[in-house]
Amino acid sequence: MTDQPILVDKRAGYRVVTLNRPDRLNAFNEAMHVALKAAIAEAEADENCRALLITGSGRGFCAGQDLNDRLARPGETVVLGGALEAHYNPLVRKLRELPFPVVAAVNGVAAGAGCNIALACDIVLAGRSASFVQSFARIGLVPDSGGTWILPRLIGDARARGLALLAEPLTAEKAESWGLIWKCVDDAALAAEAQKLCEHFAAAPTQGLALIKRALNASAGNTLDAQLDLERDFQRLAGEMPDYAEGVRAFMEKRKPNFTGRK
Ligand code: T3D
Repeated sequence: MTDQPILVDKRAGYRVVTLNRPDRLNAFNEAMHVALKAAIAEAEADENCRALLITGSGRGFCAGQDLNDRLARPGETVVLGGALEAHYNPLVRKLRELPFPVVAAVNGVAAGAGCNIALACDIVLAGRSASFVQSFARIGLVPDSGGTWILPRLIGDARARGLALLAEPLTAEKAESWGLIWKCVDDAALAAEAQKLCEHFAAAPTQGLALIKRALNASAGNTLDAQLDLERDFQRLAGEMPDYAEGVRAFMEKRKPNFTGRK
């Protein structure tokens, strides 16, 4: 047992980052934000890191903001917005922009910002006992960390409004069937499935995957016309990379490709 709010495990080609405040269902305090930011910056700086896996310790994934830090005395108000500006928003932007895939292994409840941080990851796997809760409305808040942006895009307006306004938990199975997440797996299989995905990404054409992320990120704000132009430009870039030539050669030679990594 350790009292470090974030644990980092360096594996061959990827890193596992574990949110580690299990007594509070891994809710965020300042120290956890700072440690997570550092862990992600180190992963990005390491050219051998070609995927990131984020999970939680104990029975939860993340319960969002630690509300112990938001308790006001009678008559006092708490000024919000600062933590979004300083921590949550940069975190969501970073997860979307990292030049390699980010996998969330949602091992238990993901609530509030914890839910939307999971949804900001590229691939969301969840254990069957996990749940997703837009818990903000229970305490008079608005979904943040990208929730009001990503929910209608993933599951449509009707379901987004239901989740946000009612703040009811959504089971992992339903989250998969609604298209909120990639896959729901048995709890006992979650860690191994997530590891398998990261091992796959660690041997994949990472620079091409980074372009795919950028193209998908851009599509939300683009017309079809603009997106077609962007695809043409990105395809040109991809075509100049050695991984493309290697991928085609390996296909023709009926062998496994040997991709170069992030360089
Ligand atoms: O700057 C800003 O504040 C703006 C940014 C906001 C971002 C946000 O995320 S706002 C939303 C904050 N999160 C919540 O409102 C969720 C609060 N938690 C819950 O609703 C429930 O705990 C869950 C639905 C997540 C899980 O319920 P359950 O029954 O499985 O567990 P529990 O018994 O409620 O929680 C277990 C323990 O974790 C408990 O402590 P105890 O009694 O054993 O000592 C509980 O107090 C603690 N815990 C859970 N969530 C939080 C928390 N402690 C502090 N903050 C939490 N968010």
